[in-house]
Amino acid sequence: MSQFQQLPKDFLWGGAVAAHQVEGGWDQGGKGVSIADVLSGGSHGVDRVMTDGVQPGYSYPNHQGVEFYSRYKEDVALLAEMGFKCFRTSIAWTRIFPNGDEQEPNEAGLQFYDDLFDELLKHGIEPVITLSHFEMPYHLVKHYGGWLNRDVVDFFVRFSEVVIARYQHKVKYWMTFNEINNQRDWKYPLFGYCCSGVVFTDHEKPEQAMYQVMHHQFVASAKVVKLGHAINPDLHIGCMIAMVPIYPFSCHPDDVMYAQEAMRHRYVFSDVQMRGAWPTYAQLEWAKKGYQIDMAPEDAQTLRDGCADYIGLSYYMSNAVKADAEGDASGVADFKGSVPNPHVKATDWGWQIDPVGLRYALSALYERYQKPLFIVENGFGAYDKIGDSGIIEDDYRIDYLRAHIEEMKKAVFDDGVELMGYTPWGCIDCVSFTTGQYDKRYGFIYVNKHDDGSGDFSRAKKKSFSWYQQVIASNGEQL
Ligand code: P53
Repeated sequence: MSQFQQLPKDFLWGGAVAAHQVEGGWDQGGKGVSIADVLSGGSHGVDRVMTDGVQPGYSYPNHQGVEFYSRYKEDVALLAEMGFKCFRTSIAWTRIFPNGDEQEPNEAGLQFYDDLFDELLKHGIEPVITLSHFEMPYHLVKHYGGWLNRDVVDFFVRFSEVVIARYQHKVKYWMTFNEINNQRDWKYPLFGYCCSGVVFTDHEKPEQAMYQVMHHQFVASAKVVKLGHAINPDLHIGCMIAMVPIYPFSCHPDDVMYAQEAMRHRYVFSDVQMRGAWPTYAQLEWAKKGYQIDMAPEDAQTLRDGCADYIGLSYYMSNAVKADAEGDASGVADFKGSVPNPHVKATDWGWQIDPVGLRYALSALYERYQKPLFIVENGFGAYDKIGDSGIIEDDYRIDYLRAHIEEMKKAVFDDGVELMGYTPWGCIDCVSFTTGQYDKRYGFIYVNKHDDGSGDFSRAKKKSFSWYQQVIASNGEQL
């Protein structure tokens, strides 16, 4: 077969999780309190509460996660059995710098990730590491005001330098900020809080505050890319965006133009991190709205010097917009005019299922930047039930992933996208980010733990486990 019909031999098949959603052990090994540790459990339609420190009377699902901190060897063995080439997780900043502003790192935290990476490498699995995945130290939120404060740039750079230097021979693939663009939805407190420790609606000019935070994170990301390459030129350091493509609801020119404008809510993040400068459309918006964004004189050069090597993206769904519609009917978009797409179905949580949207997203990003892409999240959150056969027959998940992999292959074979790998989200069931639920599941590996508190965290293989094993073994040929 020609190269146009086969994925590269070194294609990184794997799966993804984040430290705070799986580890637990929230107060072990000297770990400090992170923002995930002060988020209560919610459910579909019931928001998670951001409490002022850890308070009695709340349940905090991330305190236990799925006990990956103590069970990781068992989990890594299962990932290896599926044939994983890579495993994406994050480093909990609070294991390394419990408060965030210390001078010296916490050795017990560093040792935990040494042990985890050694275990992965022993099984031939490449770690793919996110530096910041919704888990900054709570101390930096409480005492510094989160990423609105420029001091946090230096704290993050110090943390990143410590871990990149320590793990440079174990970890080749890095990403700076997970789904950095979620905070563009500044009206939703949870998103700003998790991306940057700031509740934008508490500020007089919330959108200006958001742009200020973005600037600080872009500067931090650029500095980390530069210093990471100085530590070891072989490292691949990417950015990461939640790619929810926005379609025009119709071919009415106003809808098409409106969708193009709306897409800038995504692209502004990749534009700065991949091209090294704020785009004109953002600067024009600031001028029109009278926003002042504080920038240091050297920042322009810093951004230019720290363009990311690749784009990691999550893809779960697409959205549609109508120029003259009122309100936000889909609940996932941050602007007026978001409407349900009548041509696609949605999950139980209202996420619109659209495999073609993945190909569309990959092509659009590749045409825009001509840089490698890495699908670092994709998946189907569902209520799983044990069937008559005694296992979870998650054919709906297999169907979802199969359809997305088919479109991913078209992006590579037909559109020429340079794609590094594919790591579906929540390969081990874990705590949902948006709702804090256990019962919203993504995994190939089932975790026996439930929202009512029952369950012993034991692991079991779902039907999708052997399906994905065969997908990896055939390098995506047998779906
Ligand atoms: P849960 C919105 C759109 C796409 C992905 O989400 C999103 C979000 C929410 O910000 O988040 C990512 O668990 C995120 C993961 C998260 C995963 O999607 O709410 O990077 O941490 O768990 C799935 O179903």
